[in-house]
Amino acid sequence: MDDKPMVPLVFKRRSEEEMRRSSLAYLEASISRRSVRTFSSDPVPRDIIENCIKAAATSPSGANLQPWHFVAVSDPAVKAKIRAAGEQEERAFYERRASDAWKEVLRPFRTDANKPYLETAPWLIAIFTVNSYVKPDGEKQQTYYPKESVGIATGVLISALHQAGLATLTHTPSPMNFLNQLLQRPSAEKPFLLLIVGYPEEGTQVPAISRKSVAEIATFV
Ligand code: IYR
Repeated sequence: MDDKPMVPLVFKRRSEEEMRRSSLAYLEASISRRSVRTFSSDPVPRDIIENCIKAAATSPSGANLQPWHFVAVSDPAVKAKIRAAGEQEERAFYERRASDAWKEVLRPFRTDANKPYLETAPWLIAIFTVNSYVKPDGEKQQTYYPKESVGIATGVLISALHQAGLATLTHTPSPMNFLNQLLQRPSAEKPFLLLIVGYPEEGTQVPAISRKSVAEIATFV
């Protein structure tokens, strides 16, 4: 690969006071994010979804190969097919695959194999991990740390959607290979997760869960 020129970094140092304010503002905004399982069918303009995907695509990635692909689905016919295939996997999960221990920790979320939000919500974003792709010159390019990269990009996407005023649900029907077929993605791409995006339905309730304290999740040495 030809070396690209180096350019000066654009970075403006801020005062500690301003950093404290900004970090607290972001923390507060983050605290209000909750996964939602009941969605309104109200439409969300495509350009807002596109902005959030663009924000996700600024994420760091192995060798900057940007090993992600986002399929944003609003077509009701495609959503119906995703729901049918997803619910089939979920039935196998709840009836056979899930261990009792797994079902026990899932209990507070009152989940089951029915996933009406796959059709109700205005957008489903299927996120694919790109393990390799064909470059414009026809050569195959393997990617590096694709899972880590896509995990980071997904986090950024969830945060961007939340900042935009939208609710999400990270959904992982397993296995998700049906998404390759339904969304016509090559086998070098592996479905990472399905994000349900929209507004919460009026009167939506969420489980009264808490977040671990800093002492539990972080160590400062
Ligand atoms: N994929 C199933 C089960 C499920 C698993 C976990 I871990 C969750 O946090 C929530 C659900 C489902 O979507 O119902």
